[in-house]
Amino acid sequence: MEDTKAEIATICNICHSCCGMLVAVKNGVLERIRGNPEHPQNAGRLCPKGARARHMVYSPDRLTQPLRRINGELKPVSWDEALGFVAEKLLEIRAKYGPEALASCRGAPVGQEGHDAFHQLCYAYGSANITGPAHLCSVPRRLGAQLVYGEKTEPDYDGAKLVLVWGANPSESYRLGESATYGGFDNVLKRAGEQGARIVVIDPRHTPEAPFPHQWIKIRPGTDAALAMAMLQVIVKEGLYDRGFVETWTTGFAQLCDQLEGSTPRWASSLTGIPEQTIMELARSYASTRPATIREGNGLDQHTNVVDTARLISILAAITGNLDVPGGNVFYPMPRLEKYPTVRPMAKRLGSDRYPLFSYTPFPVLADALVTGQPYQPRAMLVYHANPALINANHKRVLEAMKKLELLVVDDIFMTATAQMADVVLPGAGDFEQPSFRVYASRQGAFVSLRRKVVEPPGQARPVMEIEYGLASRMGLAETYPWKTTEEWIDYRLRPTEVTVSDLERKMLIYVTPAVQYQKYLTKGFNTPSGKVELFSATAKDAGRNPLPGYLEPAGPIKNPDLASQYPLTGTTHRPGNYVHTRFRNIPALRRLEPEALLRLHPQDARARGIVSGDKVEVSSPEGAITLKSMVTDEVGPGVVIADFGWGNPGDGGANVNVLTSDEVRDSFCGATANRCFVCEVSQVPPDSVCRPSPALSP
Ligand SMILES: Nc1nc2c(c(=O)[nH]1)N[C@H]1C(S)=C(S)[C@@H](COP(=O)(O)OP(=O)(O)OC[C@H]3O[C@@H](n4cnc5c(=O)[nH]c(N)nc54)[C@H](O)[C@@H]3O)O[C@H]1N2
Ligand SMILES: Nc1nc2c(c(=O)[nH]1)N[C@H]1C(S)=C(S)[C@@H](COP(=O)(O)OP(=O)(O)OC[C@H]3O[C@@H](n4cnc5c(=O)[nH]c(N)nc54)[C@H](O)[C@@H]3O)O[C@H]1N2
Ligand code: SF4
Ligand SMILES: [Mo]
Repeated sequence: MEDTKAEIATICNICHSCCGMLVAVKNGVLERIRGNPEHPQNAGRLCPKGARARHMVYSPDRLTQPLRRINGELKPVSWDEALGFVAEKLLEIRAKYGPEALASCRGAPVGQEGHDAFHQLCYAYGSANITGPAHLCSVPRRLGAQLVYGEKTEPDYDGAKLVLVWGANPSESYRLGESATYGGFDNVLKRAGEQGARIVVIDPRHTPEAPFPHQWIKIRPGTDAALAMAMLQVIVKEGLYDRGFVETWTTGFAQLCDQLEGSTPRWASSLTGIPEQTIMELARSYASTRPATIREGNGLDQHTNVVDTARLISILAAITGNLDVPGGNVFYPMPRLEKYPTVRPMAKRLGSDRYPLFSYTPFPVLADALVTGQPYQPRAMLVYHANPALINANHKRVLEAMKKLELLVVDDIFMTATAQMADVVLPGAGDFEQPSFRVYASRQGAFVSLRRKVVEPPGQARPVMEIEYGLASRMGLAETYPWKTTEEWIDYRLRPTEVTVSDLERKMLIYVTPAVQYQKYLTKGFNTPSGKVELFSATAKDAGRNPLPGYLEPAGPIKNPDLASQYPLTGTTHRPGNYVHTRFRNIPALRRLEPEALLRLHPQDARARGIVSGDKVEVSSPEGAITLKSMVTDEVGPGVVIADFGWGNPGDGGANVNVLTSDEVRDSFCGATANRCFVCEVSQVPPDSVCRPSPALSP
């Protein structure tokens, strides 16, 4: 660690944007943080969370010693005792039940270590049960795009004349693409607008603070496939598609046309709530304004028809000539990382039978196995950087499932709802306390940045790669690891790029691929079995799924008419910009910015229920009920309410919205649950009644 005032270039690990930072450290203390003007992700800017990252590092709530449950209570123990206990228990479980009894759960991977943690341990142990929020977060959309093109595209904002922000909220998520950078983050859409692009937002919520939208198209949650199908029908019927591309580069156009027969704008209007005329105009302007790009986001995940929705949106880009052209949706180059040393043992992976095209174990499938013992009973779970107890649909069942584990090990930096249930809690080194790296895509090529260790972890907290290696050593698996330290792990994974940790210590970022090359398909074809854009997917057909994407009615009064009188409203969820998922309500500097969990509802719905802004309201669904604070606003249309997501950790005093969501209906490709769509009713809570927190979490 530098004992100097000079600034160290590193990257933020609080959210996936991984913005460039310059940090000043004096006598081992992180003194100051500012955005790095040279880093292409953020061009010097920081969001409120990044700017306050010191408060997370030095929070009095940080976990500083390993804990083990002894006689029902979590008690401080030595590292040796904690790791020895976990290793012994895991070996015992493998001997008794087989290696597939182990699952590894990690959260939305921010830095690469978040993706890699415990993977090698699991594979070497003999289990392929890797779970987490993958079924809810971008992987379903990637699968949709893969079925059509073979890989996922990113928006290419420069030069775009029309930008559709479709189910994304960059003004709070700071996410303009999945892994791409655009020479800034919160200013990118503004810049596109200033350069003449028209920006259209398709979203159930209007975000008035956003500087950009020229048009807000208000959509009923979960109905985007209907909108996309009607747009496709208009484009096909009016001959607005790129005939040359369709004839040469697609398969199944005739079958697609048949599939679209009934998908009229009138039909879609009745489902989406968008006026028929608006749907036709949107279809015409998207097809005729070239180039046009789509930033589809996480608002399309967390619905039970996400993969088909992503397929339809991918098809829209392809047949209108907006695929792989500057200003359209493009394939940015990404480097290959070195494979894990042990091959993933796929036999007996939970979920491989029901979701053969999805490469992770969807958490609801793990929960099924835990509750029913079918197809077998999982016994142990290692959790890194994740809070599965709060983030999955049907909170009650998630708790029931997790309580069945014989061994729950949680590596976190704070006490969470998940850690509270654990048998062993391991204090993790935080973002500035262990090295890691991130690979970014961009027009200029893919590049790597190093996350530097700039301060020591508090107390006994340790880097995850050391924890993993410590466990592996105790379990006789160390010889499967070509690395012992975090730095050696980075060098190993980056081997194909020929970039090393010491290179990255000298240079803030290193490009590892050439710049983007558009229309590579002209020489190489697409990365699909046919080499073409597959409007009709034989891969989906072979997997027993519909080869042509279609519409499926989500939860709501149309699908559930029996429930409509009791639960007439459709609920969706919102991710507050000043937090990340379930994190940071314990950081006063952030809590001040967003002190409470809100329920947004339209004035018409509020009036009908005698509710005014600031009232405590009970939101009830068939799954459960929670109390939130109301915000009466026309940000949302009538009939739809939006509840804040991410509350419910110990001490935050808020209610977990996943008490209301259901895990019963799932996307047929990936097991996605409707975390963003549920039926509900809202009523005023008398002022003197007590706020109802989430159900008890202790085991
Ligand atoms: N209803 C509803 N449900 C949702 C969503 C929604 O919008 N609505 N969103 C979904 C999506 S997209 C996602 S990605 C998931 C998020 O699901 P998760 O990724 O599981 O949720 P997080 O709250 O980000 O949990 C991350 C945990 O990592 C810990 N942590 C932070 N830094 C470190 C570190 O350096 N080391 C260690 N060891 N731990 C650290 C934090 O304290 C926190 O407890 O939720 C999903 N669930
Ligand atoms: N501050 C902050 N930043 C984050 C995160 C965070 O929790 N906080 N999480 C990170 C993670 S893991 C992710 S996945 C990304 C996500 O980043 P984005 O892809 O930008 O997604 P969200 O911010 O969830 O915004 C989704 C938008 O979709 C809308 N929406 C909901 N349902 C529907 C629907 O049915 N149809 C349509 N068209 N729109 C819908 C919501 O109202 C919301 O405005 O953000 C990352 N960045
Ligand atoms: S957007 Fe904020 S939290 Fe996310 S990486 Fe950038 S500074 Fe960090
Ligand atoms: Mo996510």
